[in-house]
Amino acid sequence: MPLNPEQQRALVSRLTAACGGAYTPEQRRKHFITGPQWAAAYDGNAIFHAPTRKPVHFETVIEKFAEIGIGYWTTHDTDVLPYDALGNAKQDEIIGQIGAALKKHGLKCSMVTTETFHNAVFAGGPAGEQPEVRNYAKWRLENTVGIGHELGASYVVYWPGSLGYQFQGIVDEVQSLKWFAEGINAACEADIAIAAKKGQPTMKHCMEAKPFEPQAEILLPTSDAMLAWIFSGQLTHPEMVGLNPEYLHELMWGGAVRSSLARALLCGKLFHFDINDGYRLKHDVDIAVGLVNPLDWLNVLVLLRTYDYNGPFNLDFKPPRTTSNDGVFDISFPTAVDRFITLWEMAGEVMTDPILSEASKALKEGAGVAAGADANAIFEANKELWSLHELMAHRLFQILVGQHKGRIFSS
Ligand code: GLT
Ligand code: MN
Ligand code: MN
Repeated sequence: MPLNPEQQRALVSRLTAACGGAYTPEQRRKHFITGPQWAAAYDGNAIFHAPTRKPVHFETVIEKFAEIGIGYWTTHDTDVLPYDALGNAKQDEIIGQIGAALKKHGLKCSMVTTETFHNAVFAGGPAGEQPEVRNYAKWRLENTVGIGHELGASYVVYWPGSLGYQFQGIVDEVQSLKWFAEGINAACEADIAIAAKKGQPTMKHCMEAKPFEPQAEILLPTSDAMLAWIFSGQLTHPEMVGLNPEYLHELMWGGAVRSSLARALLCGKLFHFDINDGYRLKHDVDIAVGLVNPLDWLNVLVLLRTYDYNGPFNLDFKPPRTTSNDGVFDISFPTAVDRFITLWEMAGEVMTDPILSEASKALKEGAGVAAGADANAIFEANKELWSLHELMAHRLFQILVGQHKGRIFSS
C-alpha cells in the first residue's frame, strides 16, 4: 500500500523502535561523544548534488543533541557566523546566543575549527603566496581561538583544506609548509595570551589530514605527514599541537587506520578523533561509524581502550542525502552513537576474552628456545603457536557477531 509522507514517518519510527538495542540519553552522555554543527546541518549539497534537506539552525541542533544524549557540540566559525559577522559585535551577539543555548540544554562546546577552505579567498590555499591571504587566514585562526575560549572549548581543529595545488612546480612546497606553520604559531600564541588573561588553560591544537580533495595534490596528506611537520622545528609551540585523525581520511590513502592511530599514540599526539566510515581509495564519503567496517572499528576501539585514549570521539559523518531532516535526528545521530557504544563495549569484551588473552600470552612467551639457536630451530619450535593468529582473528569475528555469548546460527 503506497504511503503518504506522514505514514512514511510513522513507518520509519515504528521500524526504528522495532530494531531495539538503543541506549538511553544518560548512557550516551557518559561517553565523550561530540556532535558537529556541520554534520547535523548538512543539507546534502555537493559538487554533483542539489540539497535534499532544509537548513538547520544551531538552536535546533543543540536541542536535538541534548534530547539524543550527545553531550558535546563542535563547530566551524562560519557554520554559525555569516562572513559579515566575523570579528565584530554581531559575532559577540551570536556567540552569546550559542552560549545560552548550550547552557539551556546542558551541552558543552568541546571544539571549534576555522573554515579556511570554502570561501573564495582560500582558492589558493590558507598559506598561499600572497601575504594578505596568509594574514587574513591567521586572523581567522586567532579569532576562532577567541571563540573557543568564549565557549569553553578545550580543542581547536585544523583541516588545512586547500593546502596543496592543481599544478606541480608552481608552488614551493617547503615555503608553503613554513607559511602554514606561521598560521598555527599565531593561533597558539593567541591561545596563550587569551588563556593567561582569562585564567583558563590553553587548548589542544589538533591537525587533521585528508589525502585527496579539495586539491589535486595535498601538502600534508596523512597524519604521519603532519607528525613530521609538527616535529619539523617550524612550530614555536609543538607541545600544544597534536593530531585529529579522521578514520576515513586514514583509510582513504590505503593505510590501516589502527596503525596510523598507533603512530600518533606512540608520539603522544593523539588529541582528538573524527569518527566515521567509508571505503579505501575513494572520495570522502563520510558514512556514519560502523556501517562499512565494523570489525575494523572494533579493533580500532580495542587499541584506543588499551592505550587509555581519553579524548573526544567526534561524529564527523554526513547523514546521507536520502535521509530526511527528521531522519537526521531520529536515525542518523542516535544510531551512529549507539553503534559506537556497542563497539566500545565489545572492545571491552575483546580485552577480557579468556581465549584471546590466553592465546596472546602464549605467543608472547614463545617456545622457550635457548639463545643462539638457528633460524630453522626457532621456526620449528614456534610453528604451532603461530596458528593462534588465525584463531584470534576468528575469535574477533565471533565477538563481533555475538557467537562468544553462545549465539548459534543454524548448522
Ligand atoms: C570538512 C572536512 C572534515 C573536517 C572538518 C573540520 S571540515 O568538513 O571534510 O573532515 O573534520 O574543519
Ligand atoms: Mn573530519
Ligand atoms: Mn571526511
